[in-house]
Order: sequence, then structure tokens, then C-alpha cells
Amino acid sequence: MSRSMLLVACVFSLALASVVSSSAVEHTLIVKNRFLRRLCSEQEVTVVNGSMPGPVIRVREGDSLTVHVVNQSPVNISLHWHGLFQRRSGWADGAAYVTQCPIVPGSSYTYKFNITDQRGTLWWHSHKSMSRATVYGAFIIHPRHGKNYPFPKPDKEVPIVFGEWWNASIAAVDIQGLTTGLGPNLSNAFTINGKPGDLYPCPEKDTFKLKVKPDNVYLLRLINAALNNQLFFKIANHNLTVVAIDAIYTEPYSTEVVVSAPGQTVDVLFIANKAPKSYYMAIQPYSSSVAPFDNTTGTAIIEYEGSTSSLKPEMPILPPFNDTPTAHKFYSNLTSPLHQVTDLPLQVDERLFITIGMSMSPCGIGIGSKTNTTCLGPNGMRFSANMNGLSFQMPTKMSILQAAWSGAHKGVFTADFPSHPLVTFDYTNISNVFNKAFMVTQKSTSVKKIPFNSSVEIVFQNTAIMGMENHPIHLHGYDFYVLAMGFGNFNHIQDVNKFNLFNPQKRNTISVPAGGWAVIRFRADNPGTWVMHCHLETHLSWGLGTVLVVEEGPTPFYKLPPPPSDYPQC
Ligand SMILES: *[C@@H]1O[C@H](CO)[C@@H](O)[C@H](O)[C@H]1NC(C)=O
Ligand SMILES: *[C@@H]1O[C@H](CO)[C@@H](O)[C@H](O)[C@H]1NC(C)=O
Ligand SMILES: *[C@@H]1O[C@H](CO)[C@@H](O)[C@H](O)[C@H]1NC(C)=O
Ligand SMILES: *[C@@H]1O[C@H](CO)[C@@H](O)[C@H](O)[C@H]1NC(C)=O
Ligand SMILES: *[C@@H]1O[C@H](CO)[C@@H](O)[C@H](O)[C@H]1NC(C)=O
Ligand SMILES: *[C@@H]1O[C@H](CO)[C@@H](O)[C@H](O)[C@H]1NC(C)=O
Ligand SMILES: *[C@@H]1O[C@H](CO)[C@@H](O)[C@H](O)[C@H]1NC(C)=O
Ligand SMILES: *[C@@H]1O[C@H](CO)[C@@H](O)[C@H](O)[C@H]1NC(C)=O
Ligand SMILES: *[C@@H]1O[C@H](CO)[C@@H](O)[C@H](O)[C@H]1NC(C)=O
Ligand SMILES: *[C@@H]1O[C@H](CO)[C@@H](O)[C@H](O)[C@H]1NC(C)=O
Ligand SMILES: *[C@@H]1O[C@H](CO)[C@@H](O)[C@H](O)[C@H]1NC(C)=O
Ligand SMILES: [Cu+2]
Repeated sequence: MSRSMLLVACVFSLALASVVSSSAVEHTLIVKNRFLRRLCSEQEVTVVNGSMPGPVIRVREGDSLTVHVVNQSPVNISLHWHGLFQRRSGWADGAAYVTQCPIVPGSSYTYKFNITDQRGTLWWHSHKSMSRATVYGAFIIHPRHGKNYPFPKPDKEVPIVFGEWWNASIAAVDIQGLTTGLGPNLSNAFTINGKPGDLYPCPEKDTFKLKVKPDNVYLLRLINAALNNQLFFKIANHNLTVVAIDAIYTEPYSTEVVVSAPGQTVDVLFIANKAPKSYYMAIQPYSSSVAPFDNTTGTAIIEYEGSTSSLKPEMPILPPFNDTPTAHKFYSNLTSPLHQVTDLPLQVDERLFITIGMSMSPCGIGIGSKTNTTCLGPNGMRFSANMNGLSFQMPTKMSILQAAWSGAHKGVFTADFPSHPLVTFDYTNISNVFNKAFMVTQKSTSVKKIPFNSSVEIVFQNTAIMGMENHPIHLHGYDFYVLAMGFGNFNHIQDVNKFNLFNPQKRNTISVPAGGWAVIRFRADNPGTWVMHCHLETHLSWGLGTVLVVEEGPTPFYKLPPPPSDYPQC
């Protein structure tokens, strides 16, 4: 072939690639109850298309996606596409009472959105109370045609989804937790791709198995879909190389152990280059507080092809439950490839300082039974959680997005979320654990207005009130850079020197160290109402969240079109 013919051929195939690189993808998801057998007992569960996890949604960057969600279950649900930006499609974000009212039993809603400027491992889940325990699945965005991964192409890609299983009705567990004010019962098992593994009773058929070929490279797409637990993950006798988090490539990072919080994803390369036998992959909680937790171990099996050994798989040694140094090292060591850091704002327009932590709230007010004025928590109150002393309560008469869009805020939200805590105190001093001045917080629907395209910096500061704990804070509608993390009180002068403005990691869910702080930065160029909340389900239900209301921009590209005709109303 002559050089010019080659050039023509190249141009032609490029043109072809761009033509086929953006297509319309349509899916139907049926939400329905069924019985599932785990831990020797049958439970009636709400699942999508009959399975748990539900179907993997696969798209390519640039695609337009339409998902018809049909609710044939007896519970209210709402599907959130975790990590998707939803530019000009905020009506499809799926956060119940924030961007839509729930899809009630017997009705349906069609989510429509475009996949723009992102690729990698994300997931979808119900964003209505604890229903996400069984209503979840992987969401995988393949790079555009002609675009490669920034690492050698793996031989195989496997979603590995962590979950949490209750040996009881989820709805009953949820209601009991809310009416007592003590929170839900602990789960009975952790699952990998829906299966608890053989360290629990009745393992037959309940263990996920991955058969591997010697010397092949696997891209494991780890997704933490558990409700209330950060998890350590390890494969016996194999190191892993992290290549992406929350659908954003990282500088490759080699490690023996991964830790991930609910909401986060971690893509790791795993090379099957050890003795050809069987190995466990295992998950166990990272617990940073004094609160009780499910301390069991979920497993799956990696079996080398040609393995002849009949021995039990080799088990990895997981870190102790409270191993904060190991968790912190993993969370803070990840970095972005330098060339990828193109949109980090160097000036800050909106500076927020937000305390995050535990509290108590009056029993009868807020989530759950309004008639019951005595809860089982201290002083007859309920446990709650807060940001800047305000415990967020979802509105019930209209979604926040609809109210903001139509200008009818009254009775839905107030735009008075403070940019700083109302009272400054020694946030992480353990002498404040039972400080009565800060223990009781009121319920509120305060949101924060953010001017369009401002650069926003948020310092999240954990408090010692009622115990310190690592909270994974998730922001809808955006990815953000993580400039620094540390322990103790954030120091406005000294800690600024710790900011990584060079190659900071970028993600959508940040685990804020227990008794410490984390600083994030992003440009607010995606108008909408974006909930920012702790991704531990119990803490969200207790009020650890608020909503950023990002104003519209000057051109249609920065405005939200009207809601779709089937938009679920309250
Ligand atoms: C879900 O189930 C419906 C009904 O059986 C089917 O039409 C649809 O293709 C399934 N969706 C996926 C993503 O598998
Ligand atoms: C789950 O519940 C069943 C039926 O109540 C019981 O037999 C089984 O032991 C329970 N398993 C666990 C792990 O609690
Ligand atoms: C999504 O992409 C399609 C096809 O390019 C376009 O017609 C549509 O307006 C886009 N939707 C949004 C919300 O941007
Ligand atoms: C929660 O746990 C308690 C104590 O084990 C048990 O009595 C209760 O039935 C459980 N609640 C639900 C809803 O399973
Ligand atoms: C209030 O909650 C407590 C604790 O769960 C329960 O014992 C009591 O029966 C409830 N009262 C009403 C009126 O629901
Ligand atoms: C994993 O990496 C560590 C540190 O580089 C090394 O010491 C260890 O031997 C490696 N483990 C395996 C199983 O290759
Ligand atoms: C798990 O917690 C239970 C109840 O607190 C305790 O009895 C048990 O020893 C713990 N198991 C492990 C492995 O820590
Ligand atoms: C990695 O973590 C260790 C332990 O926390 C810390 O000493 C080191 O500075 C970290 N390295 C980077 C590049 O963040
Ligand atoms: C914590 O607060 C107490 C009481 O105000 C004070 O005496 C103590 O020095 C503080 N501790 C630290 C580490 O600052
Ligand atoms: C947003 O701000 C950035 C940085 O100042 C600027 O480059 C960009 O043009 C702005 N975008 C819009 C739509 O105003
Ligand atoms: C389900 O959602 C509808 C609409 O918002 C609401 O009226 C109803 O009370 C909800 N039901 C439950 C059990 O939450
Ligand atoms: Cu939390």
C-alpha cells in the first residue's frame, strides 16, 4: 500500500469510528419481588430482572442511554446512576426526593441520559432507603472506539460487586431501625457478586467462582455496593495494581490490599502467575468507630485452570478491622496521571467548611413514624447525623429539583445551609464526645446555592461528637479532586501546605478520615440539585447530607430542559 493510500484508509477508518462511536442504547429493567435462598433461609427480596446483582449495564463513552424502569414490586424505588454526570438530564439522577419522587408500585419511569466525558466502572442502585441492599448492579462505560486503556489490554474483565445480606426482610429491618431510632440491625453476611461464600453456613452454590488461565491478566472491576461497611479486599498470595477509581484512571499503584467505601469503585489488574491452585478473594470490614458492625467475612474463589489440588483454597490474611493506618495509606496514596489534571481550579470562589458527624434528634420529628414520640436511644431520642449541625431531612411533597426549577421552594427546601459551622469548637477533642452543646441537632431541609461555574473548595471535618468515624462522602453530578487528607482539626494555615495541586486523585466518593479531614475542589459547571451525602446508608437516613443547588449558566448547554412527561411526582 502506498503512503497516500494508507493515509486515506486511516482517515476513512477514523471517520467510520466516529460515526459508530455514538449510538442509542435502550434497556428495560423490571423491578420485582422474588424469593432468594441464602444462609439456609429463603427471603423475599426486591430485585431487578430476577437477579442480585441485577444486569450489568454496558455502554460506550458518547452513547445515549434510555432505561425503562418498571416497578412491579410492592416498594417505592428510584434508580440512581452512581457517578454519572447527568449534564442537562438532572431529572434522571434518581435520588429520591432530591431529583424525583419515587417510582411507586405499579408505575414506571424512563431514565434518559448521555454518557459524556467519562469511562470506567460505575454502578446503579436504588436511592430510596434500604432498598438498595438488593436493587443494584454494575454500570460499565467502555472507552470510545479507537481509544485504549492507559494500561496493557487485559485478557478478561470481570465485575466484582460487594454487597451486604440480611437474613430478614429489608423493609422490616429498615422500619424497625427508624421507629426505634437505633438504626437497622447488623447484616448477616457480605456477598461477592451476590454470594456470601463458604465461610458461612450452607455454602453450596452460594460461592462465586472465577476460573483463571495461567499468566492471563484480569481487570477486576471492584464495586462496593454494601450498605454500611467499608471493606478491605485481598486475594491470597497475589498483589494487585490499581489503575482506576470511581471511573477515573489513576497512576498505576501496586498493593497487597484494597480498601473501598460504599459508593466507591476500584479497578485492579490481577495477574494469574502463581502456583496453579485455588485462592480465596475475601472482604472484611474496615471499622473506624466504636459502633457495632457485621464482623463476618465474605469470600469468592479464584481457581487456576489445570489445578489438580483438592486442598481448600488459600486464604489471605486480612488487616485487623480497625487498621486505620492501612486504610489511610491506600486512600491517600492514589494519584492521577499528571496529563489528566487539566481542570483543577487554582483559585477558589466558594469556600465551604463542613463538619460531619453523629448526633441525636427528637424522636417524633423527621424520618419514620411521626406519631411515635419515644425512641429507644438515650433520653428517648433517636440517633441522627449531621453536616454543620443540621440533620438533613428529605422533603415529601415535591422533589428539590422540581421545586428549584419551578421556583416553588416553599415547604420543600430553604437555601440557608451555612458555609461554616455556626459555632466553632475543638472538633476532634475527645473531651467533646458527650458535649451537650453539640449533641442534639434539629432536622432541616437546608440546601446550599452555588453560583454557576464557581470553583468550589470543601473542607470536610469529622467531629468527635458521639464518636469519631470515617464517613464516605459522595457528591452527585460531579467528580472532584482530593487535595489532602489528615487527622485532627484542619488547620487553615499549615494544612494548606499539604495540598497536592500537582497530581491529586479525582473521584466521586471520598472517605474522610475518622477524627480527621479531607479537602476537595471542583468547578460547579453542571447546573442542577446534587445531593452530597454519606454513602453509609444508615447515616444518610440519619441526615448526614445536604444538597448543592448549582445555578444555571448563560447558554442552553448550561440549562436544564423541562422534566420528561412521565416524571414521577409525589
Ligand atoms: C430485563 O428483563 C426484561 C424482561 O424480561 C428484558 O426485556 C430486558 O432485556 C432485561 N434487561 C436487561 C438489561 O437484561
Ligand atoms: C437465617 O435464618 C434462618 C431461618 O430463620 C436460620 O435457620 C439461619 O440459621 C439464619 N442464618 C443466620 C446466619 O443467621
Ligand atoms: C444526548 O445526545 C443526543 C444525540 O447526540 C442529543 O440529541 C440529545 O440532545 C442529548 N441529550 C442531552 C440531555 O444532552
Ligand atoms: C433485629 O435483631 C433482633 C435481635 O437479634 C431481632 O429480635 C429482630 O427480630 C431483628 N429485626 C428484624 C426486622 O429482623
Ligand atoms: C414507639 O417505639 C417504641 C420503640 O420501638 C415502641 O416500643 C412503641 O410501641 C412505639 N409506640 C408507638 C405508638 O408506635
Ligand atoms: C507484593 O508486593 C510486596 C511489596 O512490593 C512484596 O514484598 C511481596 O512479596 C509481593 N507479594 C506477592 C505475593 O507477590
Ligand atoms: C464478632 O462479633 C461478635 C459479637 O460482638 C463476637 O462475639 C465475635 O467474637 C466477633 N468475631 C470476630 C471474628 O471478631
Ligand atoms: C503513602 O502512604 C504512606 C503511609 O501513610 C505515607 O507515608 C506516604 O507519604 C504516602 N505516599 C504518597 C505518595 O502519598
Ligand atoms: C481537649 O480539651 C480539653 C478541655 O478543654 C483540654 O484540656 C485539652 O487540652 C484538649 N486536648 C487537646 C489535645 O487539645
Ligand atoms: C468557567 O470558568 C472557567 C475558568 O474561569 C472558564 O475557562 C470557562 O470558560 C467558564 N465557563 C463558562 C461556561 O462560563
Ligand atoms: C411512596 O412514595 C409515594 C410518593 O412519594 C408516597 O406518597 C408514599 O407514602 C411512599 N410510600 C412509602 C411506603 O414510603
Ligand atoms: Cu457516615
